[in-house]
Amino acid sequence: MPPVSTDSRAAVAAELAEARAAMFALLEPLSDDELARQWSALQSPLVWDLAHIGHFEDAWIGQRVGGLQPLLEEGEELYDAFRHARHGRGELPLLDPDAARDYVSRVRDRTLAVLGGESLGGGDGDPLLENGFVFGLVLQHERQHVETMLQTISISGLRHPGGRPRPVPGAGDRLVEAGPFLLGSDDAWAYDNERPVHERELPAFRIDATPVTNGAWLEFLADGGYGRRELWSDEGWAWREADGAEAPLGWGDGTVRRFGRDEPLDPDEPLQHVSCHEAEAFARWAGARLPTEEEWEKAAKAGLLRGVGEVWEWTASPFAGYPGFRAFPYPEYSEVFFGDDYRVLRGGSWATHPSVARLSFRNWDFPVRRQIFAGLRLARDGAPIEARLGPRDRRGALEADVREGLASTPKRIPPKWHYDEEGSRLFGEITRLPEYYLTRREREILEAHAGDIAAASGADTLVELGAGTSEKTRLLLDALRAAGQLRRIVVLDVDEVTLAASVARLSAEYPEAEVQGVVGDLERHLGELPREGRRLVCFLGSSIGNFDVEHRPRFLRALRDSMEPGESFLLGVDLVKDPGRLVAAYDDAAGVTARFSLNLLSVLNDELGADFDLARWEHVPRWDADRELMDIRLRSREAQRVRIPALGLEVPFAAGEELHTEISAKFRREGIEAELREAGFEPREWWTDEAGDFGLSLSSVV
Ligand code: SAH
Ligand code: AVI
Repeated sequence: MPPVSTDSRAAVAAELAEARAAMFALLEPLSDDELARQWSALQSPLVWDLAHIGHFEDAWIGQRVGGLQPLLEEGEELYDAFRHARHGRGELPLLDPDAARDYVSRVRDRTLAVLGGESLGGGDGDPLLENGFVFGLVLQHERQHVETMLQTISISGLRHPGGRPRPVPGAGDRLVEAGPFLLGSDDAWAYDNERPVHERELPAFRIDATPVTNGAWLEFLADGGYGRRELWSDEGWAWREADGAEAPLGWGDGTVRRFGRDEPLDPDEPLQHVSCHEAEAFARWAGARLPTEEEWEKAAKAGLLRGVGEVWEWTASPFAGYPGFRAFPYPEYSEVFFGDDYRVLRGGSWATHPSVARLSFRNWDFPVRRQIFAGLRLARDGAPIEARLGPRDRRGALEADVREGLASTPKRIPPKWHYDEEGSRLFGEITRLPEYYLTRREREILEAHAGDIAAASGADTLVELGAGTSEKTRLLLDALRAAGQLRRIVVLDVDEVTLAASVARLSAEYPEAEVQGVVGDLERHLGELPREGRRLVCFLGSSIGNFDVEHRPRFLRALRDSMEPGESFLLGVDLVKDPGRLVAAYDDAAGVTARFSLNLLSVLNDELGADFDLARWEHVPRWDADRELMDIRLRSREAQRVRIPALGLEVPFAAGEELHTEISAKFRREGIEAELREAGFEPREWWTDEAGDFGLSLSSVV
């Protein structure tokens, strides 16, 4: 690669000038005394940073590239970053501010001469000059010191215009699916620690769309977060005790002190000035964790993070070289800092120049540091699933249902227990059977009317009950998207496994929407559905037909009560028709529905340790013409006893005895509309497929 071209020479010169102007503008409000003083043991005197910028530039450009003698003889002794610790720099015979200003200007003159001059000609083949790397190094260095100087000013208490992070609208988290991505950067001016770019594979994780705010931190404070030992790591607690930290740096009672002023705390502003230990304690309190730097970069590169560049974000990662790391152009930039002492920060703050804050940029600091403009963003494992019915509740509910159901006459098990992972898979198979027309017919209606539904509902949030894999629902989601309305998707189901996979796919397919899964029971958790947005609640597939007939009014009423005026309810119902076709749909030739029915017994075997022998049971679907429903049972082929150890039960079944497992009611338009009205809905639209097999009813809440 040749050295920088004439064009880019002009661009580099302009950038150097801009960085310099920004640096002087920053120092402009301060007196020479203020520049020369050491304000904190953690930060150099500002005048040290100033001359250090010049020294670094002279060392790399004037001397290393230009082959010139040092412009300041004692430069190396006074201004090399490794020579003296920060806390002692105030004692050194530093240049005074005027002399420092003069020094950096003279260095800059030499830099520009090297940049424009013949000395570059000799640089052919020098990796330092490839794509003008060395100029990028010097530029970024100066930009980074501007931020360091702002940190110094912010903890000095000096009055200064300073700056602050801006509130970032939005909330919620994003699912990042498992899979490979490219970590790092091969950009011309990327630092050695960002190289080489290489493929990484991460399991699925969730990450918040926005950084943690002051408002969230206030809740942590109110909840006693700083006093709760269990939230802190050992190292973090030791730091907290030694430091006496009770709140982020600079916080008073409802105020935050910055740049010499006490300002009211803005709850919407991204939080800053916490150590990594505080960040970790907060994350634990929130039931979350810090993201690793790999997770952060993957999500950032996928465009899922908002507010990047407002505050640095602590990560869970220690600072280390990537595989194949090579120190360049000097080990002191990154390599000497590798190890467990430092934590990586990502993203950049309001004080970081965009040329530095690239998505692959890695900042690092001690986990105790608070003067940096650093906050955090929360991450969690896996899919964004809220468990209203966690494994323990599920077990409890199953036990209660089975105990009660097997004690009643006739014996019965509620149909929702068909749906473990295998049950949901079998249902998916059912939907593709030639005899099972329901799914295809409903899809046909949605294909014709999804646009009408999107328009009539005016919804920005789609809530799906008994969602399963949400396949047909995509027609509605696409229509909401096409209308520019789609903001949020909430899917509820009892089967956590199917739900989690579905949430992951929906998140990937509808990145503009916030996707949330709720594991729950429609008969118990309607009141706990998220209420944000203007909702279109969908209950498809005629699943309402699986509820006990006498429970339907209660379900519809509870749903109505959980909704707001202006929201809509879309209900799919299978219509009464020729019994021959109905029975065939539940007694398919391939025997898939029989396997689905029998799977209920497998669920009891797997989850309660029961010993149902599936071969001794038979799938029996019947059309009940009086009640207009499919009545599905499992018939015991012989007399038998079934043990259910989890319940301490041994249950006798007579030969031919039937266990009631499911009903699937069929509907007529007048009947279901009357039920909807009775529950307080206002039916607005009614569509059927061309054959008139299936009905879709759109109601509003008034
Ligand atoms: N809506 C999809 C799936 C229908 S299958 C479609 O139209 O094709 C019925 C779904 O409802 C299954 O995923 C099942 O797990 C879920 N389900 C059944 N009873 C439920 C209950 N009481 N609470 C929540 N989900 C339930
Ligand atoms: C989910 N539900 C509407 C199905 C139905 O048609 O009642 C469940 C089913 N059971 C046997 N086949 C399909």
